[in-house]
Amino acid sequence: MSTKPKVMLVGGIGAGKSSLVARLIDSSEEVRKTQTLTYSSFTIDTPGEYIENPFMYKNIIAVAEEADYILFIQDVNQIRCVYPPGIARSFNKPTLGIITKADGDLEHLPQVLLNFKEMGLEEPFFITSSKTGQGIAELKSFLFDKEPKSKKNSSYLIV
Ligand SMILES: Nc1nc2c(ncn2[C@@H]2O[C@H](COP(=O)(O)OP(=O)(O)OP(=O)(O)O)[C@@H](O)[C@H]2O)c(=O)[nH]1
Ligand SMILES: [Mg+2]
Repeated sequence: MSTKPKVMLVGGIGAGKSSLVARLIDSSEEVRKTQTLTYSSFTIDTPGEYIENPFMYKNIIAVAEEADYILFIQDVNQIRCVYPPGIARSFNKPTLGIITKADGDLEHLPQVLLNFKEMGLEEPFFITSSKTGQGIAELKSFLFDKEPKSKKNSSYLIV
């Protein structure tokens, strides 16, 4: 049985959740569109439709009960924010803001960071690429290393 904390990923359609899961669990299987909740021993991958359709929010809230961390995933190429304001404060669990696809243009990064603040997310925010592996070791270390961590003093702060 895994002793790692259970990590739930939430984010828009095509934001890169499943590609990030593949990195977190060291899977080389081809990533396909997520049709339903998908579990590994320490990840819970959600379909993008769960956050894009408000009538699915109740599913996110229910599944979050099983998780130790809620990761909000945002494609840096998308300024469209699929999350309602303050969403991160609706969970009594640690939440993290993760920016994906950082291997491309970072033009919209400032807007994405503003959106994260509106969502009620606190730093550190992680900037990652599942294509190049950027930021993945830092994220894994933050989530899975045993030593106690303080968000405030985190060396992964990117803003
Ligand atoms: N360049 C680049 N492309 C990425 C990255 N992560 C994911 N992608 C691509 O983005 C597309 C969507 O990736 P997924 O991981 O399936 O996205 P998802 O959030 O799981 O999407 P749903 O399952 O539909 O909710 C795929 O074509 C991926 O190859 C990344 O870090 N960089
Ligand atoms: Mg997916």
